[in-house]
Amino acid sequence: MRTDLENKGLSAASYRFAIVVSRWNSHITSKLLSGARRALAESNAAAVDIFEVPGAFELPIASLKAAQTATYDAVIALGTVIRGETVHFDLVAENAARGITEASLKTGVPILFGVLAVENVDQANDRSGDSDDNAGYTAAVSAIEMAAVLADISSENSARSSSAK
Ligand code: INI
Repeated sequence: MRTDLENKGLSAASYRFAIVVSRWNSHITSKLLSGARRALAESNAAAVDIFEVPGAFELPIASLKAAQTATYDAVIALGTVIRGETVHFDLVAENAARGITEASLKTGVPILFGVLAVENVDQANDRSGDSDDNAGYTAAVSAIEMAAVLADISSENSARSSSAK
């Protein structure tokens, strides 16, 4: 069976990635990390660096720092917030999403949202299995696609500005 990556014809051989992964619910986030690493390995990513943070709330600041290094073509943020386990579920999930969006827009580096915000552990397990709908896998596939899209946009613009001279 062809994978998502083969279907999209994506190669990551010229791209470097950071993965920022949170330890909260590590029985789930470790599986998201495996999914992301598998997608990047299948597409021959040039480099993959992994950084661990305590919880999903800390994903934005670490993702921002990684993006600011100018080392990475994309950053993949992985975490799991489970409603049943916290009364401040909404705060953690919403601020992770908002902070990741802000960091991405501020730096111009794609930061992919591989954060599960789910009602219970069963839902988290469903999205972190061995198949290609593992949320870490899908975030990494999207990271490769975004690295390629942004590289295309940059090269289109530099070709246009040099032909205008
Ligand atoms: N962090 C998570 O990543 N998932 C959770 O489900 C969670 N719960 O349940 O509270 C959680 N809390 C920790 C939070 O992300 C921060 O690490 C903490 O508040 C310190 O800033």
